[in-house]
Amino acid sequence: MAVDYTTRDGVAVITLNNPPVNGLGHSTRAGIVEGLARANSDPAVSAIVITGAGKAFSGGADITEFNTPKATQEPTLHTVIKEVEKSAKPIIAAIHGVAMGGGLELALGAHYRIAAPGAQIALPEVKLGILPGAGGTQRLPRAIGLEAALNMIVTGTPVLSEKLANAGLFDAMAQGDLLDEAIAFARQAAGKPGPHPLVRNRKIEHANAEGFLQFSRNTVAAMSKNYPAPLKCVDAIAAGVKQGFDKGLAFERECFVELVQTPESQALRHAFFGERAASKIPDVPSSTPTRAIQQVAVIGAGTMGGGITMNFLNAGVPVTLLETKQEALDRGLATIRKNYEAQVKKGKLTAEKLEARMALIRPTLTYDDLKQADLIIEAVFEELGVKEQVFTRLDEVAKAGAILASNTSTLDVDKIAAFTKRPQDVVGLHFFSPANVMKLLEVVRGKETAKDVLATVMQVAKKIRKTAVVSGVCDGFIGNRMIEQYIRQALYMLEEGALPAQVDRAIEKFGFAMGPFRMSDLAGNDIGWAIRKRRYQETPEIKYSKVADRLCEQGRFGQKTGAGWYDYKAGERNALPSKLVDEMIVAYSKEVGVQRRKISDEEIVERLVYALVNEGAMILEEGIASKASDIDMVYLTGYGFPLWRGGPMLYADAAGLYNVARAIRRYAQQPNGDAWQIASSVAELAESGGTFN
Ligand code: 3H9
Repeated sequence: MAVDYTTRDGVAVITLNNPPVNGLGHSTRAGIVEGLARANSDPAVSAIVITGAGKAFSGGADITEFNTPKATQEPTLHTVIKEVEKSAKPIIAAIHGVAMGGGLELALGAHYRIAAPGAQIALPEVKLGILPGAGGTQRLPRAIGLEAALNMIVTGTPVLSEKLANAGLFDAMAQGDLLDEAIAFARQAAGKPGPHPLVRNRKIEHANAEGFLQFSRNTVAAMSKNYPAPLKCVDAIAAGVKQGFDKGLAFERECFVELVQTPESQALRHAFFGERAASKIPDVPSSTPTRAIQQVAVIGAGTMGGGITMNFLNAGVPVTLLETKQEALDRGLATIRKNYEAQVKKGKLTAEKLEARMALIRPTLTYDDLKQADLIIEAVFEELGVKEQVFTRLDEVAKAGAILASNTSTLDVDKIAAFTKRPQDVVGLHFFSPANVMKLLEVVRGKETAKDVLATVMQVAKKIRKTAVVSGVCDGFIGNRMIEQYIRQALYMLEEGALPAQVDRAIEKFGFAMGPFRMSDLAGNDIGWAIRKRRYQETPEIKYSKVADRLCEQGRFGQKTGAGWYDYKAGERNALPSKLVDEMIVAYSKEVGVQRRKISDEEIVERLVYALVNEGAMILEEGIASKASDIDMVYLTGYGFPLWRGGPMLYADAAGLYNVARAIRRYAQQPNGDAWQIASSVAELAESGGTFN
């Protein structure tokens, strides 16, 4: 049963009981209506409390029902709230843990609300590309005022119940046991003459509502370019202000129905579930025991090591930071401090917290100090010989059961594990730069990595607020293996007729944060060069355009050398198209005998994105990623793929695999077409009409 019904002291208690977050799916909604009818027809009941079992009042509508018949099956949430408002006996919503979305809307329909401190109160629908669709845009402004409500609705950010204690939302804050106090409150309310107050009957007071709404519309429009929902939130609130509650409610409903069908909402919901799905590993059940991680060690205090260290300091975990030389250690510590100081300057961190975090670092020059560490992450030079030295030494000093992790971005984790006598304790933890900022963490599972090691690092990832995605061992893992094909296409297009600024502009218009050439200039063109040089040795059969090598031969490594694919003025980051580079590209085409042609923006986007899709499909076929949404999460959280498109695999689903396959086959016929070997799953899904997700 999704709803429990009991009575106590003449008060009916309707308890939402639909774990994990008491989502308002159909059976919960039906249960509430049934409970209300029972309470209202029972003469022994004088009032009703609605509360939630477990850790939440309610996390809102059941998102899994969206776009299915269940979402609109009666009783809808609208009907439930109507029944609540209609009740002759007073209804008290008793809120703890979480009251979000439809959960808060349900509570707003009640006559009275009592909240426990610490509850997260939000209308987060906008984060799913929709708007509150059960009266939230109408009732919240009437409860807490226009400005505060608009802010909550447009951002979706949770606010702690105690911060709303005097805002007009709650009639009381619980001091002790929430249910006891809600029942006492209900008994008192039952003694008062009806009708009991309803939020819908309150007025929205504002000295200049029209002006404020216009200002909000302008601000929100500028901030939410690719997302239709935030502006609709403002429109729905405005409709209620201007035309009254009922018309506002009807307009809100219209907007909800429209938004829930949009590709942006589908993408955001995909990301919501994708993030949670990524934390589940098919053959590692949630009951797998984990190892205690109380002390962490990081080897290497460079950019990566420093960033990795900060993640743990931020989570309150002590870190032993190892370097080979005192100067390098001092430099690393100074950089960490500088990063924190920048946060203090911005008002994001207090000076005390800065000191508390720095105090958690134990700098050292000796491996012997790593003996107590439960998790050791190396972030040293990306070269197998260097890794061998580190892991051989770690095997000697680390305590039994310590997890030994490598931050390698391309090397073979199985080979690294084989440098130790405990390969089951070795795992890849591939952080992305800047490691203290980027959400993505690729967890690389070696063939011998123990299940409890995996379960532990997934838990650690959650603690340091990363989106962890498990990847099998292959060159580049999920993210870099795919980006290589994307860059390969970008370089071929230069050779065939495009210029860096055109390629970047086209893919940035598609929504990428940065095109491949601006990105490469930022990261350092020498990094890709080093990888290609390795490839020329290891896989001579794979062809690459040599145009990027020419650039590097001229020492144009990007921003750090003041010149790359673009020119840079001293001390500035603006990418200025370079006449010299453009001429070099045109000369290169001539040299390799390619007749340059005009390449359309559409072709640029297709070749870049489908290169990701095709490689992603192979990664799935090989079991390197266990599900398509994992690949999407890698691209959304680590590679700047536009969130509102949901990641490359969802994008391919939306474009239609038939169209994707057709385009790939067409590009395979063009010069440089040998880079396109269509993945068998792309071909199969094109045939069957199926999708990846
Ligand atoms: C809405 O209400 C529309 C209405 O305005 C109008 C209707 C007409 N539905 O995050 P967790 C699952 S839209 C379905 O790890 P936490 C989640 O997938 C809704 N499932 O826990 C996961 O499943 P699994 C507006 C949901 O403690 C499990 O619960 N509400 C829902 O870290 C645990 O989730 C929101 O947008 C849901 N609504 O955080 C709130 N919520 O175990 C979205 C959660 O299979 N939810 N699940 O992986 C959240 O922000 C967090 O889940 C919450 C708990 C803060 C509640």
